[in-house]
Amino acid sequence: MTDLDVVVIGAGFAGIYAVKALRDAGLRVAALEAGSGIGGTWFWNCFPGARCDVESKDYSYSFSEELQEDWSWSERYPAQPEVLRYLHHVADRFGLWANIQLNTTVTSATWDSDRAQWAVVTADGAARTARFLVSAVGCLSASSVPDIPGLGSFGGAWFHTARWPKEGADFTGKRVAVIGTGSSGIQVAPEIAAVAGHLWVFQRTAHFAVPNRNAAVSPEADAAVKARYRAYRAQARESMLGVPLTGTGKSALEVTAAERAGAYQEKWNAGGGMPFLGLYTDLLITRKANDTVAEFIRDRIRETVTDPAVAEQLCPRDYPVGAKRLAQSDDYYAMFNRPNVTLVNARTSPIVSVAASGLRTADAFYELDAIVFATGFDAISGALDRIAVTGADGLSLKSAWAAGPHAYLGLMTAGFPNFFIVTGPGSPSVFSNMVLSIEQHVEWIRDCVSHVLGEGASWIEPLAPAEEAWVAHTQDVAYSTLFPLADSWYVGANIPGKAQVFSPYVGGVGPYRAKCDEVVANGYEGFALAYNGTR
Ligand code: NA7
Repeated sequence: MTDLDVVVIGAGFAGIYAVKALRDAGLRVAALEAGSGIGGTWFWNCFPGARCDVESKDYSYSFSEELQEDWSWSERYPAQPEVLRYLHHVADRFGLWANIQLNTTVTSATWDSDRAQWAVVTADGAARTARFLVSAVGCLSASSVPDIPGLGSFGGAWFHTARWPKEGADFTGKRVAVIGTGSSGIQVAPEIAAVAGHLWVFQRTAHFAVPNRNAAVSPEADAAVKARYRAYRAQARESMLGVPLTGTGKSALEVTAAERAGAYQEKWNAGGGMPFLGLYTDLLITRKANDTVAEFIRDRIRETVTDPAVAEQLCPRDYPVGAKRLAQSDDYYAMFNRPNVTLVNARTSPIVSVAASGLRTADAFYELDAIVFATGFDAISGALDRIAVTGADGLSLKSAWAAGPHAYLGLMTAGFPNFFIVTGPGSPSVFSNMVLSIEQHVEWIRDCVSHVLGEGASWIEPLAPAEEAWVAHTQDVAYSTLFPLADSWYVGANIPGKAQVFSPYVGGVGPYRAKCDEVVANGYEGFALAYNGTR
């Protein structure tokens, strides 16, 4: 008998719901979490300005109507502390703490075919056995600090946005560098600029950002959402992104320039990235359509930033809008009008080294008290890559994924029996409202585990041809869009030496859900069950 039925790695949104769903299915489950608190990426990314870019009414669990009725969000886009409070509320409300072990880093997981079980070892040397292993490590949890010579010699303090100290950091009057201008850099920089003596923003690639128009959620707005929450969620589950959007249903190129400009302006005034990109059907499909929205955003940057040379440098040009995550901020571009903020072009003048007193680029030296890396993540596969996962016949996940991460339906990969991945490569994951996608995956996994046990089988694993066909399909869909046209973390381009594959499924949350349901209806088509330890 194994110690547990299921070990879940991680206690973020995915791990927390996995614990609830699997426990409610009568299984003995434990989530092992490296952090000293729950929340996953929302635990670690506690930097000033950290905020969700999906609206709170969407970015919350839908599995319990009572939960969604009782909880009221204070803001349209919740700040990191509120997301964390919400997750604590969920853990309290459903009594999940007993099944979550904090400060427990999984270092290895090894499949034993003879015993049909996983052996999971943690950094403290403890080992647990379980029949099933569920990765809930998240897509954005392995933070990445560039390998800059001399960083160890820096006399000031340095930080990464995704490993922010819980006690906070004081930049008052300090000389600070922010390196990186993705969503995290765009969120953290204005907060630092407000107190710093001087802030240098090191930009390698200019990033598109649209306003949040963040606001408090009024009691009336809260009541209006709740009055039709069930129908709203049903709509979200069938949608493309896991958020119901009201687009025009037209091509951007079939309307007049004036009509387009009016529609873009309306979305700009309303705030939010997803509604912007959902406005016309072809914004993420054809470059010509995308150029119309790119130019609109560049015009807003030129309008906002008073120094025309700085504005031009902030205008992204080398990739389509949305091919890198569209950032959201109400004050990022305007921040460059402050006298204590300087934009540094780290493309023409790359960072070459760090010394005790500051940072050297190809053509200058910056005296600094602090460096903030907003340099992102080894995304999608990075966190699993840092665990020694070994499947059947000694196959390591690292080697199985050497040419890029892949999984059948994003859920399981051949050679790794009874191993499930929540929001894995090949699922909508980061191209969707993660919380709804997590719920769908966890429920699918729960039902699959029950199926294996109900059948009296030893294990389940996907068949390689089914997985290959799914990967080919995800590639076909992705390469019919503009998404692969940027050097982004979506393709692994931000990590030196990483294989570049566009792995998320961009065919939509609704169609994806239908496919997963169809596979089950067809008797777990593409999967094989093993009985008595024999494939
Ligand atoms: P991102 O979006 O990967 O952004 C990382 C940024 O760091 C990006 O601007 C990079 O430039 C920059 N970067 C990385 N390495 C360097 C070096 N060596 N020198 C200069 N600049 C560098 O990460 P985020 O944390 O902002 O956001 C990740 C996701 O979290 C986001 O998409 C949301 O979904 C939430 P580059 O573009 O590679 O030229």
